[in-house]
Amino acid sequence: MADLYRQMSRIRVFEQMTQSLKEAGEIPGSIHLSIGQEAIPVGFCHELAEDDMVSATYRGHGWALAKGIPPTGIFAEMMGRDSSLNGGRGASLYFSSAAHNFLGENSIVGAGAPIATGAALSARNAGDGRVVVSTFGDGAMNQGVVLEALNIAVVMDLPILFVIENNVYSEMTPIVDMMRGESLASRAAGFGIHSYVIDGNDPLAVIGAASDAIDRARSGRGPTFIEATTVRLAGHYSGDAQQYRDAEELRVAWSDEPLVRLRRGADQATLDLYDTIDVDVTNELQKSLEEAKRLPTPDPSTAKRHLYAE
Ligand SMILES: Cc1ncc(C[n+]2csc(CCOP(=O)(O)OP(=O)(O)O)c2C)c(N)n1
Ligand SMILES: [Mg+2]
Repeated sequence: MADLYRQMSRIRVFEQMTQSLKEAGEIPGSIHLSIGQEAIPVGFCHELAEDDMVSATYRGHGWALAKGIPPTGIFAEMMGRDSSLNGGRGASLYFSSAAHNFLGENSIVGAGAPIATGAALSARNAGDGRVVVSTFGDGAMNQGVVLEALNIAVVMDLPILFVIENNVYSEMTPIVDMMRGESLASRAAGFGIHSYVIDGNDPLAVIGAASDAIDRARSGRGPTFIEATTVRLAGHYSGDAQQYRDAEELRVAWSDEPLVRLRRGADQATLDLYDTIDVDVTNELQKSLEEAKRLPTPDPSTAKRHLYAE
């Protein structure tokens, strides 16, 4: 439990520091925080092996950290520094790391799903037992390309997990105004995919689902679609004033977020341990941020590099 708490707290503090950096003018591009959704990446990455792959969205800092990417690299990408990840070209919403089998974030809604499905096809053909997690939001379920990816994954029995972070908003539009039907999982079930809904704020429920779906994928039984319900506690992006939701909705959500869940019912010794963990991760991340700030900006003469395939 303490390890799960540590991983989630590390993402939470990372995102809070990112918010402060943005407010201080240190991040030129936009940011999309995953505050409130930490249990999902932590639970899945807990069960993934190092050489398994993850494809995420612009709201992907938590997945990157949980997959083992050092925070210094992510801070540096966001600040446009010459980092060892993508040389400052990745920003908050497009960085990747082949060394960590992190296929990358993607800011085009739904675009990660076919990329991840291609990676799963490659893993199946190689017979190397690797599995892929393709994570995206509820809004992405209305992108045609996602539905195509679901279909091809199931007919080819590909080793992939579709992990949908259902935070009930697509930008500022609530899900009830965007789609009908019992659940996103029921829509995926129509494709013949093994699909279900889990409580995405409960790290243990997430771990259980991850473990089953990974077994299924590794043993050649094809994809699983997991709809993880959660709440985005920050705005959609850094400039979102959130007039579309009321204070009560957020108050209730803050009383049931993943870190509060682990603290609830814990004894005093455990609560003290969690407090120590919060301090530890803050110290670690502050060091990482200082390191990132010491990195230079990229050499301007390289600006046109990587624009075209050679
Ligand atoms: C193809 C495409 N259409 C529209 C947008 C604008 N856009 C950016 S984020 C977003 C909402 C997506 O919502 P969801 O998939 O639920 O993810 P969340 O932001 O809630 O994590 C939209 C519509 C985009 N980036 N790409
Ligand atoms: Mg959403």
